[in-house]
Amino acid sequence: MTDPFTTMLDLERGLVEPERKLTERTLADMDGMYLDPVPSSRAGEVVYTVSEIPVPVSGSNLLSSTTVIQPGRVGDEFHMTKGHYHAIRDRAEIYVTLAGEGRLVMGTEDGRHQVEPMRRGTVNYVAGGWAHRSVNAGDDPLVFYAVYVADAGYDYATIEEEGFPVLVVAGDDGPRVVPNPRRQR
Ligand code: M6P
Ligand code: ZN
Repeated sequence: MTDPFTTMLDLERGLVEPERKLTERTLADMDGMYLDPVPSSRAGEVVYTVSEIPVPVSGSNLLSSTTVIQPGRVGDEFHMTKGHYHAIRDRAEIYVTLAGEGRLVMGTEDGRHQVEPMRRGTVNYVAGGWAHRSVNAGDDPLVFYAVYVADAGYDYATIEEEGFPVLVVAGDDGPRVVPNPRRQR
């Protein structure tokens, strides 16, 4: 059994106190996920950080984390998370956005996709079976809090190979959702 505990969440910056596990992803970690190659001069740039509130991994605990995606682009594509399916496919997840402006891109293995808005106050429900990637489509950091079944696990490989059916790119009138040319067969 797990004992109850409390964590402080900085609602502006998304940091958790006490800080337990912090993951930093740079553009080098993201190479191959954008349509354009990452310029070597930008390889060390931090795209996002994830602060996790760890709990024992089981189907009866809830893991949660805050993610902060810095604003920026690679080519026309906005900064984003890698995105993943859950290793246990049917595990669901909830995103609560605290700051910034973004899009939540989701896709299923049979090729369906859905894009939902993210801004302060949105609560996105990621149903089981849907891969999910968040995209910072604004000029400020995108900050959100995520809660998911602790045994969900990560499957990154499928997304690394195929990407999502759509990309979120900067257009003349703001962010646009366009088909992913790599997924056109
Ligand atoms: C959210 C949750 C985390 C995830 C993070 C970054 O906080 O979904 O589980 O790790 O976003 O996304 P990714 O793992 O795809 O890089
Ligand atoms: Zn997830």
